[in-house]
Amino acid sequence: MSVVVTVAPTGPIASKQDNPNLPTSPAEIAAAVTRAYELGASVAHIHLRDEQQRPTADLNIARDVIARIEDASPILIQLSTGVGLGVSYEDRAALVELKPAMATLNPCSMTFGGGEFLNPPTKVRELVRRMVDLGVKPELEIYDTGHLDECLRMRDEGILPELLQFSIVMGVPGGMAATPENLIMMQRRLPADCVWQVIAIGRANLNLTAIGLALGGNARAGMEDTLHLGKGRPAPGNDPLVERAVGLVRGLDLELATVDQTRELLQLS
Ligand code: KMH
Ligand code: ZN
Repeated sequence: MSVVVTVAPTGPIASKQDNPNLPTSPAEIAAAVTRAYELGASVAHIHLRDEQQRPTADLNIARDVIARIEDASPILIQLSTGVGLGVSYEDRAALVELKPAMATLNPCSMTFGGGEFLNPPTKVRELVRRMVDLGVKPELEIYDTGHLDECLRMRDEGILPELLQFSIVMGVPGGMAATPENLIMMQRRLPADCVWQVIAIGRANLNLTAIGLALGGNARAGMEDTLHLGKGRPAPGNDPLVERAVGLVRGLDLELATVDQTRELLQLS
């Protein structure tokens, strides 16, 4: 069985003030993704930033980033519809109209650090229906036990089609803590026939990514999830984080999925 490595080069919160190596411009994001593809990643999880580094759902910036990535490699693009706190749900949802191979779906509202991450049930369901119509595969970001149950409810309502693709997100203040116990509990509660990965935010990133791989999950790496390689060691870019995840895959004697294998494994249209 091969393992999908996703690169998440930049997220919605950190800035170059936190780590000057964080890619934020379209050219920087595309360069980080291209390098990650060369290192073994087959999926790119993409957040967009405006010229002031603020998270944005601007469709022109999205088109620019997508075109730059597609010019350089066949890596599969997963647009974030989480986008960033404070961006309207309507603007976030409009990103799927660009028909990326995948887009994230955040099933529930929650406290997110010092802010609120709003995902009202009716809007979430509208977005799922639109994604299904457009052939955009939802990647389900579950930050707590109830978020998994909400996804299973949408599956049972006939809204979310199989094959379900989960990200178990750990370490967001307001979501579940990044502990091995929580990961094992969540992994045991997943439906038997699904694909999943760990998104471990911050210090636990390396350990929980390794445990996730050992438990049969896929892996995600990049500066959206951690800005550091270790205590007091800021990451000099996304490359070493991707290399580290690829090294874990190989060290566990697993195979890296190619883009074509990833299409099959994730049942992308
Ligand atoms: N950085 C993640 C914990 C998404 O991309 O849809 C939250 C997030 C969700 O950004
Ligand atoms: Zn994200």
